[in-house]
Amino acid sequence: MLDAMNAPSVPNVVHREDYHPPDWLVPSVQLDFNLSAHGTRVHATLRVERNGLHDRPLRLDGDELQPLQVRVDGEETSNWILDEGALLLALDGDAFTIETEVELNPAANTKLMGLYASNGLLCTQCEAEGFRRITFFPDRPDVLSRYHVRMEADREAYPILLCNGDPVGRGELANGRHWVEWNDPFPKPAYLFALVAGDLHANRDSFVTMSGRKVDLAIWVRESDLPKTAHAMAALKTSMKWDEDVYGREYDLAIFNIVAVDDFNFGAMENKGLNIFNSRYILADPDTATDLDYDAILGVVAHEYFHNWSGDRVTCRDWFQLSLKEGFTVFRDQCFSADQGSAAVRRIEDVRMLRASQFQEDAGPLAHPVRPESYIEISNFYTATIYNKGAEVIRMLHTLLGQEKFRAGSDLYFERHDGQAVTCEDFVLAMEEASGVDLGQFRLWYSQAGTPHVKASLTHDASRQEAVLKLEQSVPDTPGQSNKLPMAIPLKIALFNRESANREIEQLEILTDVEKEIRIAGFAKHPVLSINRGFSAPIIVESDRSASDLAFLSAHDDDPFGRYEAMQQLMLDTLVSAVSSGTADHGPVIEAVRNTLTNNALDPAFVAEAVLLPSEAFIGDQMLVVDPDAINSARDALRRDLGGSLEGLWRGAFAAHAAKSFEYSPEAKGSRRLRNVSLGYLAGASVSDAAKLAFHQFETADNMTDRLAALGTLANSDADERVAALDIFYNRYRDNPLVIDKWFTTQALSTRKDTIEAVKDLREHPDFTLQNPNRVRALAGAFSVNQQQFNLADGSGYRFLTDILLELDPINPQTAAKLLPPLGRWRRFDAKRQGLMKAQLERIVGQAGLSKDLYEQASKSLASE
Ligand code: B3K
Ligand code: ZN
Repeated sequence: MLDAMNAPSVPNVVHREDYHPPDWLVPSVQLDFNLSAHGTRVHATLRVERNGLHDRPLRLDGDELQPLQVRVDGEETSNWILDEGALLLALDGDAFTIETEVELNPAANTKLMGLYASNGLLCTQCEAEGFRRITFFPDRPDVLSRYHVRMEADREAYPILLCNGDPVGRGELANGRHWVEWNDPFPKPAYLFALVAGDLHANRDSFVTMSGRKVDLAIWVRESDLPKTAHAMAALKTSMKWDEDVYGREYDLAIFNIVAVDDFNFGAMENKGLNIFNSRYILADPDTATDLDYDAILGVVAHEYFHNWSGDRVTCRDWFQLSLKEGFTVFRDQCFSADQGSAAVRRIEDVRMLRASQFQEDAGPLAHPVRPESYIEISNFYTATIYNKGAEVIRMLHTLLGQEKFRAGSDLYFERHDGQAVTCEDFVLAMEEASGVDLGQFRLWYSQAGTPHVKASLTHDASRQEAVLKLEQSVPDTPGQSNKLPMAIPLKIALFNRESANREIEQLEILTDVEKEIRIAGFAKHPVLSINRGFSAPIIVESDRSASDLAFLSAHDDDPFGRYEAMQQLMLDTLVSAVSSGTADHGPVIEAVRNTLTNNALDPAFVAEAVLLPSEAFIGDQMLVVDPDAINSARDALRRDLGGSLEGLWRGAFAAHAAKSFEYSPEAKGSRRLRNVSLGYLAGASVSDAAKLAFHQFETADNMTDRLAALGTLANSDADERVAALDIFYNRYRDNPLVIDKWFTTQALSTRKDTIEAVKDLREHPDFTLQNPNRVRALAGAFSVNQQQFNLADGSGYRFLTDILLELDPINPQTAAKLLPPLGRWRRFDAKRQGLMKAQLERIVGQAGLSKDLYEQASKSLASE
């Protein structure tokens, strides 16, 4: 058996240009699972057919598998070899029935890829290359097969046996075992295979599709969790209806199952007819889930459901096309969520997320195009670029084509490619053909990495009464790519009359050359520029707008995103100047925030977003060299000043949005958000009763949003209430792992100077475990985005993270690799921190037996440009 722990000395790099169609196809497969936690037998029967004229052997991928038996057309054979885990069979002829048998140990599978055990359940995760850990198979997304599966297990331990498709038979066996057979009529790639066995209970409901078919819906969880599934079920039904209304997409099987599991490498998985979820994206009730959790559940349930068409019915030809399904599906789930509440707030949240994760990625050593050219480990490419920038690319197509033509393009794409494994180019072609819009230059968004910068400068030509807008774009070099071509950048712009505050014009400009000058007639005076409205392109705008222009826009822009953006820019300009010069005039920000807080026409949810200060990390992104301590001080000073100068307004908002009994509605969420942002400012100003207010809210809250916000405020403080609240919280929720994750995260995100000591203690806490990805992310993931505390000048934050990564790597390399990128930000820091971070990356690369997941992330992070 191959030792998968030992990375190949020269890891194999997979290149997009090396794509070849599969040598062999597998039109149908029968799988027999004899399930148990420590010894599961898998008998696979594959119908294989040679694809084209060639004499290459049949290659069935395998990972940590040993064949117990191999048969060709019913005859046992020993005429096979193992090559890097794969089973190779030389076959003379064009079509065969191949049988293999293997034995798995799900309980020992800590990588959580393939078949594994989680809290008494047996479940699978196959995307991207996990199916090869279950059985020998051409594990690539362009091999589509019909699956027939028989599951047999102990009836008491595993009363529920679920798989893709429809159940077609079941029965009892003499020895306390039982079996169920499933058939999936839709040919699918192996990465969409799933099974689950366990003692599960269902929240059942149904949905009648647009053509009148009834679909049985079930969300499977532990019996005690059933009361926490109502929100997810409502989200599922709303998503099913939305996909019919907005995209004309109807569900296609008679049943749709969702299962929640506790140990999961990421959010959820869109297996055909059997979505498997990290329990944090299913379970919610007001006492244990925040509004953000509720929103995330809505978004992730929708995302996985939408994949039924954008991913399952039409899938990816190869993994370089991953954004074909992910970018499109994120765009779909973002629009869905926007339709369920405040679209403006949702857009602000999406952009904040993009800037925090994707812009950082694009500016660092792991930058890659939306359609990458190469990878060592595909699991490392489930990135913000593929997902979030990918979604922005689709959104730009929507902006360029307009809703009607975009929908025509999507209809053509689904109709033309139903049942196929296709490429990003196929998607763009469908959009191009249905709309008649030339997308030639637009394709660069798929191939060029890096966030484009656009310099925008507005002048006024008094003699001709014209506003003159000069635009200039540049696309920065990224690893392996330099001297890039200009992109096609859709920019929504508007000009405002400064006196009347009226919007005079609004138009969509498409910047295609490096430079463009736009003259707009009819302006007697210099107007105010609003640019990249709605964040029409995922770019960085560098404009020379003054503080007074920004303050004007923060009060008058009729695009809510533009309004938010103007305030952010005003705050950023103030903070950046404070960091570089040590002082700054807080006056304009205070006045702009006062205006926003006192504008009763605004939605409180929007107000809460608009008055928030940019994160320390985002401030750092604006600077050549990140000085975490100076950034923290400057931000704290502005927060204190805002809190103190506007104390009456914060107290007013805090009281006006006093907690009512819990309701999950846009209005109630907005109230909670503004109340808690106000509490944060009062605490930031150290008003004398801040801790008292927070502790009172902590004790009396009837929901997790308010309780956790109060806990977060206290966790940053020196107040006596801090320790009390942390203890009360822990004891109240000690049996609920999802809430205990929040307890770990709150402490890891604390701004207190002893946070490193706290996280070291938490690492030793009996509830900390490296076996559960949520728990690892709750501590190590949260700590590594705490900019000031993670980047301590003595390097102890870097060592803490590295120690965890090295210990986690042999257990769960995928999760370890996902946590590495903060160490790769070394170029952004001073020489001393650079040295300390590089030393830890070198320690990782030098580790014997390192996984290729962590090797790829660490070695790329070290590479000189
Ligand atoms: N497609 C899965 C992600 C699988 C990640 C594998 N490393 C979830 C999603 O995007 O819907
Ligand atoms: Zn997805």
